[in-house]
Amino acid sequence: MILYDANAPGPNPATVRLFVHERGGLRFDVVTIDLVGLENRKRRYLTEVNARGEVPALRLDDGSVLTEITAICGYFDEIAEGGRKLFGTTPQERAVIHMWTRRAYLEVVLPFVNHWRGSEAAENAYRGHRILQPEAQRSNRLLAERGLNQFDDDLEGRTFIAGDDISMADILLYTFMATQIEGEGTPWLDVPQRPHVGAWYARMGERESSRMMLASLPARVRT
Ligand SMILES: N[C@@H](CCC(=O)N[C@@H](CS)C(=O)NCC(=O)O)C(=O)O
Repeated sequence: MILYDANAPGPNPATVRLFVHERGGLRFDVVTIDLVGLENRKRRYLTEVNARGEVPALRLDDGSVLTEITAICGYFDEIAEGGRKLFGTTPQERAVIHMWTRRAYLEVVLPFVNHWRGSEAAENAYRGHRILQPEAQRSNRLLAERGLNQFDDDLEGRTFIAGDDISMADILLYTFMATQIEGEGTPWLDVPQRPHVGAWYARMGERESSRMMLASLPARVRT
């Protein structure tokens, strides 16, 4: 199995890295794609790996390629030997984690990614390879803020988003917030008026895996 990782702390590859560090029981090889140099938008990557020009991607042993971070992490969760499950162990746990992961993505992550994609930094990074919506920046910020307010209520009295144990929902939301806060310093993402989100964010940040996820993976991973 080969994971196509990136040489930049982009939130999507970083989500898979954090998942891998938390999950354990995984063995695969890694090819690091030069995202900064737009290797992912060159014909070779588009034809051989991912026609959408995005990273990460996972080449399975039968040669087929899986993309989308929740699909890749879900597959890893199923095939890992040992370690700790991050998508739940019973039908109910799996459904609850799926519900929170989707809420985190739709209510917070997608609007603030779209907010960033409206910036000049995004125009410079993509160099015409994505349709950006700078005119929607303000409404995307408001949507993300509303989502964070909701999560602040949801997290009151909880250690992690879906309950007592860390899950895919925490990994997804934390990675996107951390890479954005580290990279761009988006002040409205990290305000003291959201104490429960703040306490959860600090708790996630103390984990060793959170420090490791900012760096690309080595050529061989054995967790
Ligand atoms: N929906 C995809 C998104 C992947 C994605 O947008 N990855 C970014 C890196 S964070 C990327 O490849 N950006 C470069 C580009 O689009 O040119 C997923 O879930 O994996």
